[in-house]
Amino acid sequence: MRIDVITLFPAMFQGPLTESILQRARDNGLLNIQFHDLRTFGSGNYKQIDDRPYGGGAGMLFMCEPVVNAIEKITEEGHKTQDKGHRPHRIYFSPRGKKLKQTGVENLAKEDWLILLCAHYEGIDQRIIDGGWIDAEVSIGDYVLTGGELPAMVMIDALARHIPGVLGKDESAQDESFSKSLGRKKEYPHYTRPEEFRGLRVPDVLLSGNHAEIDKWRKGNTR
Ligand code: 4HQ
Repeated sequence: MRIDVITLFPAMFQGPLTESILQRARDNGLLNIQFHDLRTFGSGNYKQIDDRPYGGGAGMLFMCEPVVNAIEKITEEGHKTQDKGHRPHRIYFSPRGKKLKQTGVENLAKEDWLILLCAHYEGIDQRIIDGGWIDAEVSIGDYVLTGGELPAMVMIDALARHIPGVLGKDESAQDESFSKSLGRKKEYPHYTRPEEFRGLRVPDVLLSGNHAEIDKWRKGNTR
């Protein structure tokens, strides 16, 4: 999967996306993430990318021109290596968006090219959405963040786990929380050694070796 991220702060992505499973996926060519600094699309000596909202009020907004130029340039660049019919799925993060759920993540994992727009301040000029440059407005939860970078990282992390080959067989996405196999519920509790810790025992059934019973116990201990 190719993911193009538009952001004023590409350095924020260093760390979360450069360790462990995600770095391994990138090394293996399963995940190709490219960062695009919105500032480079700004105009004038100051490379302006934001301005004050019409109607007044606090905060600044990303302007139409630099954002649309960025989206169009990334799309055109992509078309040098892929056919023109191939369209990126363009996502903008905002608290107004549709709430990100596991089913949504699974569907997004079927896409092979995403553009993620991370705004700062108050957000973006609505005409970027109304003009058809965004395919989906997504929220990761009902709280306010300082920017769309953390939502983008959350989405990339959740998505990557569903790209075939990203998880090893010991990291399977099969029986986890919200999976189809667990009826979209939260998963059962887990225990590891020792059998007893400060008087707290592992449930007997998990030590029984009876896989049918263990399965029954687990399915009955989801929420
Ligand atoms: N923001 N889920 C405002 C969010 C958010 C969320 C991102 C704050 C965009 C402009 N994004 N900026 N919650 O709170 O996705």
